[in-house]
Amino acid sequence: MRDASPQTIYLKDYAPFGFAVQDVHLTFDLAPSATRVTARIRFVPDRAAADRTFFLHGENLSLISAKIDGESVKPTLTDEGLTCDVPDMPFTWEAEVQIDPAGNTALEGLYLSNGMYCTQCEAEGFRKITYYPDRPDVMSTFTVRINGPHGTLLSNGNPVAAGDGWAEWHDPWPKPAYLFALVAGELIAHRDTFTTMEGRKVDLALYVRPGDEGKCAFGMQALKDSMVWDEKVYGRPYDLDVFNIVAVDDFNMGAMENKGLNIFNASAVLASPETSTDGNFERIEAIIAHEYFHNWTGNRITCRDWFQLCLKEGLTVFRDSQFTADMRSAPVKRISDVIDLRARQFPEDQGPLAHPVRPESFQEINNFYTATIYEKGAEVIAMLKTLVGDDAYAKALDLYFERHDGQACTIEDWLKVFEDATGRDLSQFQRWYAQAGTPHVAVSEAFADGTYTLEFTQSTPPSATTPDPAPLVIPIAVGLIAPDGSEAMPTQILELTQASQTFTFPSLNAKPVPSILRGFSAPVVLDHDADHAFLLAHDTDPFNRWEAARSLARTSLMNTILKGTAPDPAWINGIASVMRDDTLDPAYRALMLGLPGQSELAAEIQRAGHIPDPDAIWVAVNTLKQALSDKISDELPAMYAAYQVTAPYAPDAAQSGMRAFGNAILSLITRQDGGDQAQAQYDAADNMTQQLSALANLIRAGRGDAALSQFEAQWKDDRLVMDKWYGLQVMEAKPDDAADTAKALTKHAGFNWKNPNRFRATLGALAAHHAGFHAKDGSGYALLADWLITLDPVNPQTTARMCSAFQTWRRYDAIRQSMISKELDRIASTPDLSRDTTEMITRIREA
Ligand code: B3K
Ligand code: ZN
Repeated sequence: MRDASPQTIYLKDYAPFGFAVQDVHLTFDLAPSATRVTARIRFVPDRAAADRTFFLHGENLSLISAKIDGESVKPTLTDEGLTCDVPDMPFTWEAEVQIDPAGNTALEGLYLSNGMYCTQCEAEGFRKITYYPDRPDVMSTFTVRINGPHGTLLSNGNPVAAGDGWAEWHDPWPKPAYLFALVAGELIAHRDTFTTMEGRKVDLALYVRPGDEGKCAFGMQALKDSMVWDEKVYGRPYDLDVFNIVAVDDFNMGAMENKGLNIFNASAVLASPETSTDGNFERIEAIIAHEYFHNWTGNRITCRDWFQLCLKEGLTVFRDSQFTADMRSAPVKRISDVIDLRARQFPEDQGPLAHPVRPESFQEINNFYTATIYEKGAEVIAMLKTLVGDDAYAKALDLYFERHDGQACTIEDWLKVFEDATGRDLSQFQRWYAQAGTPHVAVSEAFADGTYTLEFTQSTPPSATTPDPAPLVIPIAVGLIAPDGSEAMPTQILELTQASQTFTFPSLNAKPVPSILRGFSAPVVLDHDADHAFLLAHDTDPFNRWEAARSLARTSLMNTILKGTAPDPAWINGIASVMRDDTLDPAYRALMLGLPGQSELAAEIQRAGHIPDPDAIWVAVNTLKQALSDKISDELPAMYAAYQVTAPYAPDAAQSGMRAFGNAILSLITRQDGGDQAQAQYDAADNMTQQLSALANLIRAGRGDAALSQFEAQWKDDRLVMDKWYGLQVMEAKPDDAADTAKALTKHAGFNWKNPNRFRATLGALAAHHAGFHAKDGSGYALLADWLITLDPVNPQTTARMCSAFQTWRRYDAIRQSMISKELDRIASTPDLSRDTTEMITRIREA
């Protein structure tokens, strides 16, 4: 329901709760529309607390009865919760409420998904289950009794007892309510075991719907790999007798790290070669690791308040990327992460939704599960590690776990651990948490008398939350390459702390070519006119070699778009040699072939002082790809043949890399043969990577109809595969057809728009189709707005998240801006618009 004046919550107003919670007993009597929840909670007044108001959060609850120490009480109820007079000594609070899981389409709290009960409590969903101090700094042990349907009945912690239609669970680890979970339904378990480094035998289970049993093995292996890795690399063993994962069809995000009972979007855990792409497998492995790693970074040590969200999310993303780098290829992972950062975090940091890694205010916390908190939060930790070094990082993390286990912490606690472990003053570094905006680093160079000089100037554009940014500590990894291509100086870390700073490198025989920001050592925009063609040929740093290719492509595209010049032969020739270089990992070569995103190019054009034209960007990108394809057309068939995997399918790095490169070549071949090879690949495909990639090429070549029908007939009963069918048609549509294609799909019988995966597959794909979404006639804007208005009353979280499609609106021409503005008005003036969506639209419009 719309809040008349949505309340803003400020970090500076933090005050501890006036009571400790000693233990929580919950009894659930499950029924689809009338579930009864009885809570028995032991509260102990905190005599040190300034405010001892007894306020319990509660939303959409029907209170049946409330008692204190067995005596009925009459609390004062509001839309947000209740207050009650309570004794000035420890007491037991008992309350019975009724809730409606079947009517809960927002998918927050306890809800039904295809007949299965499940929960999502982070950030503030527990208050939709019972009255409780629903804040992360209130931690308690939980005992849960479920009386429910036959089948599987799960909650957090260890199983205590069970019978026909009931089960009891106890979680001995004190936890905040956002980590509570319950699942009940007809499920099948895929089981395994793991013995921890402490000798604890853990029963592992992955629970799925009947029919999905064949899609569990990969996820289970990823879980065991994660458990081993966290022991080996961070010394963190698992701490319960069971670890359960459940796959759910209707879920607002990827997965949730509830203690001992992770709940996953089915798309983030179910995998089989026939139905999942290599990309799906890699994502699943990473998400399983991420949620598992939260057991220590998030659950054992949690956040004091939601402003500290990056404490657990930035760190856990950093840990899961280390894991993927170890399991697969480190350079490929780093490049993929930077592609993602530039595609999602940079636009956020450079637009009206910019906020610091630790925000200082919010209206709806669910709107802050952003790329800035997660991905920039992880980059900040990567920089910290670079600055202090690997050994000191390990020492600091040991101290963090030792000092703060069982606590709800802040960023100050986190940085203090590093200060104490290393003796380093991190007060300036802390600005990375406090300031919004992507810093720019400009470089100029000079060479005289054998001494080479690099001058760096940093500046961060002001934003609404950071009007006056101060200089940051920026670690810049630099190497120098001699004119003959040999390394004149291996990588060094330069520490920028001032607005402007100079570094000198003496005793050089000739002016070197600098390789700056190796490994993308800081999340900044680098302004440097480097010799990219030279670096593409000679850089020893795999990231910067890729970056050189990317920069050459970007410059070529910018010149085509702004000056009408032909594609740059330096890029074409450089990429052709990379493609031919069999010493390079095929996965890396596939990344080398990629071009900057079209939205990223739009940002670049705006930075250069022009107004981006999405159609011109689309044409330039296609022209450049065509030019490469034309140039090496004779070589393509043999190259393609050389990168076909003949061994049985495995989703490992080596095979995925072969397929990624093979499919990158296929898209160049399609530009020559109009889709013949793609059709052959489609017909022969025995795995989803090959099938989907062939289908994409066929659609692009304008001959996808038969394959699309075949695909639909083959996969109509597999909802996850059908999400791909919806998404791909929009992604591969020509710009003028994208909105019409999406609109037609929304009329398809299988378009269940209340399922977030299907909604995102279709409308999310439109929002991500730069030229299609920004089609001149405004059809993309109107269609998305229509659907956001439709979805908002049903699922505010998913609606609000997709509003960010409009965040870059000020980049475009006056006509597009006015069309978008009209749509934003239309959304904003919808009666009863959710708090989530209201906040997003207001922020997008105002800045
Ligand atoms: N912690 C959850 C995200 C919860 C999102 C709430 N809107 C998943 C994760 O980051 O691991
Ligand atoms: Zn997380």
